[in-house]
Amino acid sequence: MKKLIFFVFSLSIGAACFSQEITNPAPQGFDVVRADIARGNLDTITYFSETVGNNRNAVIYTPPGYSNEEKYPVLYLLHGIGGDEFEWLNGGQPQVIFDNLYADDKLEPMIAVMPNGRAMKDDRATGNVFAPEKQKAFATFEKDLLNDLIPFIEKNYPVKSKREHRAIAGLSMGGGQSLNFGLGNLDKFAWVGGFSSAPNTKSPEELIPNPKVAKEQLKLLWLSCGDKDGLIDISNRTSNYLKENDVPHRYEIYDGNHDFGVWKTSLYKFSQLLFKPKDL
Ligand code: FER
Repeated sequence: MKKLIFFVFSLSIGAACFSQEITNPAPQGFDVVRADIARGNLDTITYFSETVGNNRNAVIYTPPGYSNEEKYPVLYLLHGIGGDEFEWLNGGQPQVIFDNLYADDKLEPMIAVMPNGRAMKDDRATGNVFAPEKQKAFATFEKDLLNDLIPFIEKNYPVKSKREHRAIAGLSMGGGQSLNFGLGNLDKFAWVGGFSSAPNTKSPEELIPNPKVAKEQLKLLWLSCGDKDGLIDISNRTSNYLKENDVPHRYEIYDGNHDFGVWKTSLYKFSQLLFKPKDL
C-alpha cells in the first residue's frame, strides 16, 4: 500500500513538473463588434502563382487609417486543413478582433494577408481534405508564399520588406506551415506563431537545427494550443525542445479544444506582441 501511495504521489509530482498552467482567456468582448470605432478594410486580391501556374486568391485586411503614404509590416495568417482563404473570416472574424485592438491602441499598424495555403490548381477544401495530394499542396505553399505571394504584396502594397517586419502564423495545418516556413526561412521571418499546430509540423530537430541562430534571429516564437486538443503533443514536443535548447518562446495553453475559441484567443494575444520591442 505504501508503495502504491508513493507511486501515485510520484506520478502527480511528475505531472506537475511537466504540465503547464492554463493561460487566461482573452477579455470578454474582445471579439464582439463595437459601434462607433474606426474599422479596417477587407478585400480579396488575385495574384499569379508561378508555383501553381494559375491565378490564386488571398484576403487582405488593411488597418483603420491605412494610407499609401505609410509603410506597414505584414502578418501572413494561415488556415487549417478543412479551410481556405476565407476560413479565418468565416470562423474567427479577425477583422473584429483587430478593429477592437486598434480602437484600444494595442496593435502596431500592420497589414494581414490570409492566403489559400493549399498550393494546387484546385485549391478548394472539397472532397477528402486529408488526401495525400492536398496535404502535399500545404507543403508546396512555401514556394508560392516566398516566390509569388510575398513579391506580389510587396509590389502592390506599401509594406516594409525586411525580415523584422514580416510575421507568419496560422491555425493547425497553418500552424505547422508557419513553424516550418518561418523557422526554415529566418532570413524572411522574425515573428513566428503556431496555433494548435498539426502533424505537418516538422520534428523539432528539423525545425530548429541551430538553436543559437534561431535564438539570435527570432523576435517572437509563439506556440499555443487548447488543453483538450488531441494534437497538443506536437506543441508540447516543440516547446520541450525549445526549452532544452534555450530558445526563448512563449507557449500558451487555453481551456479549449481544436477550435476557433483557441485560435481567436491566440490571434488576440499573439498579434499584440507583433512588431514591438521584444520586452514589451
Ligand atoms: C492529422 C490531424 C489533423 C493531420 C492534420 C490535421 C496531416 C489538421 C487539422 C487541421 O488543420 O485542423 O493527422 O495530418
